[in-house]
Amino acid sequence: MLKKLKAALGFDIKAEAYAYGHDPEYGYLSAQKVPERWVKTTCGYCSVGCGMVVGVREGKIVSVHGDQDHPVNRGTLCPKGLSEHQTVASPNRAQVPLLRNRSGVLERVPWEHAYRAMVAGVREVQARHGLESFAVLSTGQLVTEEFYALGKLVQLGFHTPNYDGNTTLCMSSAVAGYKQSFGSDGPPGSYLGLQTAEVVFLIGANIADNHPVLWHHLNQNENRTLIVCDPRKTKTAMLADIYLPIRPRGDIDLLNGLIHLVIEHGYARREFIDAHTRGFAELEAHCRAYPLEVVAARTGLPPKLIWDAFQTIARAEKVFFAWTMGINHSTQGTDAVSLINTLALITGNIGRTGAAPMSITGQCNAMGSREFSFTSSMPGYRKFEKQEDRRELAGLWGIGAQQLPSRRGLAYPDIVDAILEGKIRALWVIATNPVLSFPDQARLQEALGRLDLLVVQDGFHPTATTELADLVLPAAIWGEKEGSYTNSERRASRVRAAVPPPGEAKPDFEIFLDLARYLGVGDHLFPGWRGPEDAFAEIRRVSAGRLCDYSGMSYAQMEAQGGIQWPCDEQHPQGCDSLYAAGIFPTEDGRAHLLFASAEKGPEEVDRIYPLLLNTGRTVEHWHTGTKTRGVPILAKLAPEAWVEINPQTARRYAIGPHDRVSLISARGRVDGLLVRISETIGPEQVFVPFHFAEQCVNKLTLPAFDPKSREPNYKQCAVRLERYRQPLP
Ligand SMILES: Nc1nc2c(c(=O)[nH]1)N[C@H]1C(S)=C(S)[C@@H](COP(=O)(O)OP(=O)(O)OC[C@H]3O[C@@H](n4cnc5c(=O)[nH]c(N)nc54)[C@H](O)[C@@H]3O)O[C@H]1N2
Ligand SMILES: Nc1nc2c(c(=O)[nH]1)N[C@H]1C(S)=C(S)[C@@H](COP(=O)(O)OP(=O)(O)OC[C@H]3O[C@@H](n4cnc5c(=O)[nH]c(N)nc54)[C@H](O)[C@@H]3O)O[C@H]1N2
Ligand code: SF4
Ligand SMILES: [Mo]
Repeated sequence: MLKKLKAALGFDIKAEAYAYGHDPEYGYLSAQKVPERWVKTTCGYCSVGCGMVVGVREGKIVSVHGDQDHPVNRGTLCPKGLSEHQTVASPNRAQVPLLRNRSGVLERVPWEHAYRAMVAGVREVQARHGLESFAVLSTGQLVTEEFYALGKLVQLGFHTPNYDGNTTLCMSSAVAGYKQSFGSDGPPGSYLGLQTAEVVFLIGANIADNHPVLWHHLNQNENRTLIVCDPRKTKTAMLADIYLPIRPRGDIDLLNGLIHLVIEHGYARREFIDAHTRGFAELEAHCRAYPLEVVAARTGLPPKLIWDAFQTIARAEKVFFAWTMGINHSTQGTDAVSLINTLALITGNIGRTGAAPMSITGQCNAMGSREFSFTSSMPGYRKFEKQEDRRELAGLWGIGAQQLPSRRGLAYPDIVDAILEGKIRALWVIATNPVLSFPDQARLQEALGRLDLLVVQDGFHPTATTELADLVLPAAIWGEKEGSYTNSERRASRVRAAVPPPGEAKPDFEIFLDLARYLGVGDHLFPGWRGPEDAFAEIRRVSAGRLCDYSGMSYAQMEAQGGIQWPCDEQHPQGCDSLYAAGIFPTEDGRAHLLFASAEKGPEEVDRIYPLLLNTGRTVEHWHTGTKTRGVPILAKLAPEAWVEINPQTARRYAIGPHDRVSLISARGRVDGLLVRISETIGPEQVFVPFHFAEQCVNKLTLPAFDPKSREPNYKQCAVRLERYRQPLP
């Protein structure tokens, strides 16, 4: 029977069951997999930040299960978390430093050689073309302690401000939107809000696929009404009480319309608005241009649906507004975020549990990078342009304030432009895989090809990006290193090493400290540091008194509590669930700004040549560019290849049947052999493709259009044409 099932499924359920058979009592499946010891840590995929327990036997991670005591997930994990231990043993792990030799081949070198080559290469470029000709691209997937060390190393060791992260591909619009509205970054709410709000409004967020464990929080809230706004009828949308199948980019019109209805029908909380905000009169005047019929026409939503959503939001005492990439991935992302903040403010939904505008972040430690990475702001949410902030930080570090940059360096897309212009000649890429994830691949790859030096530091090799590198630095990954991650709700949780990294790979932290030594700045930047706990001690010191205050945290308390939400100081030793409870905001006058905006034309509209709008995103089984998940057997089997979702009407128009293959072509490139999924989840003029698959890299099609304020790419809409595909697969 088992054999038959195995044949039918195409994989060994006994082995696969073990990926899920995480409890010691399942040990009978395979005696070699009974753990000798358990290590508590935090999941290294998404920003939900689930607590997990890792089983170790003979120096290998043999299983994983959810931590029953962790407040975020109470023992549950999603399929990626449940199989995360299998990423560690992947045959594609980077194990030794590799340097490209004269014949163009990547060749194994000792670490000392790799460090010397990197430092000499960067110095040469900087000597010839200036300090700023060296740029660094990092990630949201290191531990906070690594971000902190890297920031110091780049800005004060290598002396280049041109340092940014893949977080600009992800949530820089949320950051910029928060800064515009409230004067600072920092998600005001927490997951408890999902459990306690009367209304949860998800905008451009497909949590069923991408933040699956958040469903457990929603499920504990029996009385809530769930509103979902997404052009695609996602798994999340299918579970909504009110689903708003909005026209792509219709959000700004919808939000203006909702704000108008709230004000017009007397639901605006005037007392709160008068005491804690500014700009109401201008907002009211602006939104008069958005009567229901106009908004319905522009968004493609029936007036009744908009009305229902308005009534539901306006009448509730507690509304939790949460959004993700459907909002951020747009040339108008920042302003859309500010409009969500404005709607929350005028309805009094801020500063209370269950009442907040909340950007759900993406990567496991996107927050740590926002708070301490020294990219778009200085550690502790300090502003480059504020002299007081520079003085304070310099004082804490015992350096002169003039050593700190007074402006931020180039953002990610501007680094790419500067490479193309010949201004940036050397690039260090850490824990991100741009050669699949950046829009308009042809242009990106042209840029990388022009570099004099490309150093890539990754846990895996080969990846699309390491393959192009002049120097590959092999890094330890989740399961092999120490530190902490901070999740979407500001909760810092411990990350523990369960096993040593493979081969000669080292934790990123060690690589940064080693490089500082080779640069001759080790004692200056990291005096007496031995491990991440020394960085954490400094993080506590430099964040004291800031909004993102870690001063009251300790590793021991994080482990005991299952993470602590900042601000955590003497006054709040257990951390805080909501920001802005007193209605005072970190702006000049302490008031939040009621910002508004009007919708502009998208950066690329459909036309006769490219008549379909391409939407891109994710699926539950895979993680981004697939370096981690595509090597995990059960995930690879569940979602082996890319697909394109096509509405039945469109399929009829093109005479396409289920399981046919098609090509998508945009003005920038083509992707061939995509498997067709005919489905009502997608509208007739749209198609959807996930971006996880190197063989069918959808970023060959996407366009280089960026939000002018946040520099975030517009990944969610570009114009494509569809053709049938009959050749053998590429
Ligand atoms: N399984 C899995 N989970 C992940 C990740 C992963 O790769 N795989 N990545 C993590 C990361 S880094 C991130 S950033 C998050 C992202 O999490 P999500 O933002 O949920 O992911 P996406 O699929 O990119 O996009 C969300 C939705 O936006 C919708 N959308 C597109 N255009 C519009 C529009 O104009 N308006 C509105 N309202 N919606 C629109 C799309 O149809 C899509 O359903 O997921 C995190 N979790
Ligand atoms: N079309 C389209 N493109 C998109 C998106 C979209 O929705 N549509 N989403 C965008 C978003 S939101 C994001 S966040 C980006 C993500 O894009 P990327 O950051 O490029 O994606 P990842 O696959 O997560 O890349 C992380 C890399 O770090 C490596 N790694 C993992 N852990 C470690 C570690 O501890 N140390 C080191 N040194 N390396 C490590 C992995 O092997 C991998 O190569 O993609 C963006 N691109
Ligand atoms: S929901 Fe996110 S944090 Fe939790 S197990 Fe899944 S990927 Fe990991
Ligand atoms: Mo992301």
